[in-house]
Amino acid sequence: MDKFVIKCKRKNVEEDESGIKLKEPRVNNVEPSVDKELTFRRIRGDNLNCDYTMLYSQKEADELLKECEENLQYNTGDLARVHVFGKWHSIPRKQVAHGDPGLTYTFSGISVPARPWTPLLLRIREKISKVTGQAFNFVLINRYKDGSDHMGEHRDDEKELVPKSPIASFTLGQPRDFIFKHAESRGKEAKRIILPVKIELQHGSLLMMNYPTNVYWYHSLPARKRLTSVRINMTFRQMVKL
Ligand SMILES: O=C(O)CCC(=O)C(=O)O
Repeated sequence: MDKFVIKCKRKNVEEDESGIKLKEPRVNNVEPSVDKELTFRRIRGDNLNCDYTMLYSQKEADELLKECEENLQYNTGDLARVHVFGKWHSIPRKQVAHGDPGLTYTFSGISVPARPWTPLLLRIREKISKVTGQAFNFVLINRYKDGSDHMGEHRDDEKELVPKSPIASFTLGQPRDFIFKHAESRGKEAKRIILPVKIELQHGSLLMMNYPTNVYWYHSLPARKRLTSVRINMTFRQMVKL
């Protein structure tokens, strides 16, 4: 993989608002999906294994966003806060989880119980399962009211996730930068120089994060203060009941 980093062409490198260098993902040949109508872009790097496609047309995605805004309700109170370094903070976005009975999702000190599936979410899940051939029993939904809402760097390595299962990230609304950072290239103690990989997630798109991406790479949705529109992201997962 070092080869991948060193050989990266300068013209593919840019800087984001915070000045960090970003690399456009290496995109391989296009491959038909399980649903033969769709093609996936293969995004590969050092233990980075993702596939990206446009799942819905603009018109369909507009309609789904409208339905989400009309039907989804988000957690409030203690379920809308996280416990970090001994302090409680409101999360900088809205969040809710839906899934099979009894499933919960624990992160940053809070345990989010799954609400029951709704017809809208089941429709989206069915479409994703059809095009990927994967099953999901849980979805975490994040709503970003504008570019100031964001999500910090993390790995989806919760103990409730079925080991090696893929995570399907479905986006509606405002396109936003999604950034992968290799665990060994983070912070002052970085052991290796591996440029972050940026993907702009579009309205109606699906990003499959396949094993072992989440073992080696952190991901984040940084603030983009100039952006004014709503974005909703759904990460469909396969969880175990603990
Ligand atoms: O909104 C996004 O695209 C990020 C979601 C995410 O990182 C997560 O649910 O773990």
